[in-house]
Amino acid sequence: MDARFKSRDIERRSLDVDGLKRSFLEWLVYSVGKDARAATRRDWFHTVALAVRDRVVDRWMDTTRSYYQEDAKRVYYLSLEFLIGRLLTNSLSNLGIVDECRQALDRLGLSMEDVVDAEPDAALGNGGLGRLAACFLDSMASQGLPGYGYGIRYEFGLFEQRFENGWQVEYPEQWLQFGNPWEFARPEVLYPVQFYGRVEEFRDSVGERAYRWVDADRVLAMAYDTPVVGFGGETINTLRLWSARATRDFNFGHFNDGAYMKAVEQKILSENLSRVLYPNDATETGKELRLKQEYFFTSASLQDILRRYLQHHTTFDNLPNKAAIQLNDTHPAIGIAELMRLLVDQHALRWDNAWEITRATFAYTNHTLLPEALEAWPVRMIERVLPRHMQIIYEINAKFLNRTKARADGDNAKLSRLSLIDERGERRVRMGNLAFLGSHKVNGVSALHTELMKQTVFADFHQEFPDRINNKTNGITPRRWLKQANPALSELITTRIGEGWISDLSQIAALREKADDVVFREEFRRAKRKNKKRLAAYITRQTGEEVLVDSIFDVQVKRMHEYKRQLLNVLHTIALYNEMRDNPTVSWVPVTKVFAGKAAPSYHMAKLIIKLINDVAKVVNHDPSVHDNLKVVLLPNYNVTAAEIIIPAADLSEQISTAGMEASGTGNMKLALNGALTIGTLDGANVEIREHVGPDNIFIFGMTADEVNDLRASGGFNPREVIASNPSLKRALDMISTGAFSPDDRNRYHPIVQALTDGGDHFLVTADFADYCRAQDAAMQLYRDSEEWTRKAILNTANMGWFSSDRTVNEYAGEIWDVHPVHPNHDGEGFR
Ligand code: CR6
Repeated sequence: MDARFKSRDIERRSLDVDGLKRSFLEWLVYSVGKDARAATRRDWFHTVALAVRDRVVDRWMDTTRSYYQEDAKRVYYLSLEFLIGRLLTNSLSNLGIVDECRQALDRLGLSMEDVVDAEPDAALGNGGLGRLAACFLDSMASQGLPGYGYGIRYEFGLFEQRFENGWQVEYPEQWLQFGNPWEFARPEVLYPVQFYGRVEEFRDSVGERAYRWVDADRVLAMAYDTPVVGFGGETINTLRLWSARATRDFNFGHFNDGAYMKAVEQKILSENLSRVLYPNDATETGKELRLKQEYFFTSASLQDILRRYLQHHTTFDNLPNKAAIQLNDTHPAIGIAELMRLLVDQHALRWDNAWEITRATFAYTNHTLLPEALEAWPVRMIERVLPRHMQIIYEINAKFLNRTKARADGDNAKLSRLSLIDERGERRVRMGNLAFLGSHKVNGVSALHTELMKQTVFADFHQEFPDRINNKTNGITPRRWLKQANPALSELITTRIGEGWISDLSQIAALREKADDVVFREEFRRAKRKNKKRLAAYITRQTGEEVLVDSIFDVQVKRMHEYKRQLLNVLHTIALYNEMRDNPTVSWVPVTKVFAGKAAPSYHMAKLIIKLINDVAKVVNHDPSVHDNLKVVLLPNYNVTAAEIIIPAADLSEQISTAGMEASGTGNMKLALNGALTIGTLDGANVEIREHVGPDNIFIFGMTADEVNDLRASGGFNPREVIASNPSLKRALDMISTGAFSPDDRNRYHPIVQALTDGGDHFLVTADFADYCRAQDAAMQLYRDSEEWTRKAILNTANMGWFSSDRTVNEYAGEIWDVHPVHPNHDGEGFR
């Protein structure tokens, strides 16, 4: 081999400071095309990212080769969202070269923070569901599991949120504007995806009835691969995202008509498919483009999965032993009909055989019980966009209902609930039912949510298939959410218990005994204080507001949604403000209320709540009579990067959804792991967090899911009565309704007041208000005793080990996927 090539090859892998520095300089010049004098921060970010990427490529290929050689069973995680965030620190940290990189940059006169900050935040998701997918990718790679992510390479991620005059305004998020150094374009990995057209019936070679989908429009799905670096750099998995490309096959007929420009325009329009992420969180949009996005990425992924499988196999009998496909919500559920189509129409399998294979391959995760979020596509739309799939869905349904009819003895109501088609009003396909029927396992994302699935949306299905529903409580990756986001606390933890916790979070339980150690408590507080200072500076940069580092940082960060009840928090804020004004001589515990979160652009109530928080902040923050004891801030553009700054600094974690409505939550886990105490309802995973951290170390309040259910079943309650009996609630609401926070438009908040009063207060804000205030008071009292508070905070961190996404993914691997770790063969090449 050419000696120069060889030395470069070694250089590309070297992980020491000198080697890194040399390759930075080389990359800057030869790939970014700048010299050091002219390079911007962004140029340096690209340089460093490309140099780091070099260091994973060999191991990535080794990993893929090992999977291939072992013909390992793979798991394919199909998700319309991957909320990844930045990758530079993540890659460096998982490779174990953060310090080396910092030093190499230092020698070049650069600050690591500046370089890290130049990376855009990849926001290919809305919230919890998308971030969960990203945590699972990290956990699968860190466990050595052969896991692939499949999704869409949106050109525009989740919108950028700005506040203009206190109102949310959305701006396009152009994360790809300056290129993406992490991805590899694969122009040769291209699959056709069809839409529209019609179905033709014919007789196959043995005279059986068969179908083909003809006269359809075609789009191509092109792959972009991003390496997913597991902790320690042993396993590098792949996230494959599809981008829409126009086909090159022009319709020559059009040319002759002089419609050439029209034909070309049509082609260009087809690339709109992967243009933008729908900004709805847990609400269904029902738009045709969304259905097309769902089918687009699902079809491309299935074609890719079958191609990979067929490299080793000649029949499909082994597909379920070699591929597990996990449907992240119903968004990819059309894949069930698509796999049937591919097996029956393209590969000539018999229906029953194809169905058995399909069901054994797919599994489905449900992420919400909210009726407005359950996807139900109009039959007429599917008939038009995916005509063959509509036939297949009818066929699946007919066979299922026929089989069930015998057992249902005349219970037609039950049959119509089980049907894949909702016949009430405009006929619709219930995607949840399709996903349930086409999967061998169906799971919820917390113990409570899974129980409620059995009792509500899937009660009939559960009766028919009692072994199918199972629980997989969500988790979070400790690499990003503790090690990277909170260096102060992670370094402290490591000095006491070693670094085993990073890859086995259950080891963090060893910190329990440190809760009684005064010195450790002091250091724990110091770490928190450092993070609070960092957040305080960020708050000032973002909002201009100064906050007291020694106040309680009371944090509610999540999407803006009525069921998450930011309003409950706002009402408490106003009540506290009034109390402080009424009692200026009392020595108050200073409180900083930190909010952040985006509202779906068409969700008017959520946007009005944003405006209210900003209006309340304006009044409270400028009222000298509260002596800075209360500050309210709403941070703009909440995303993964902002979360990494906010979460480590929180004292109190607001998890206050109406019981029964939050499927799990994952922010609740991130905050508790970082030593925040939770104030929350018995909803979602809060229930399990309480079990793990202990009831003394969490502030639980409010109605339970059963109580909510009973109350609603008995016809609800009268919020007016509740309000009348609670003077501080009444006063707070009166202030909102009379314009105390909106002197420029006194009626602005009429819709909010209306919803909480005559509207019936569907989310039970007023019903839970008194108990919420009681829990808030308890938190404030405890905060005065900083030793006791710290003890509880430590016990939170120490008891959150079970909420690692490594645990979650292992449960999926063992109980749903039947996939096992593979140890890639790296042939002793120069790494570490
Ligand atoms: N909005 C749930 O609401 C859960 C995540 C991940 C959600 C949330 O409680 O933690 O999924 N559901 O399981 C959907 O997106 C449909 C969410 O993020």
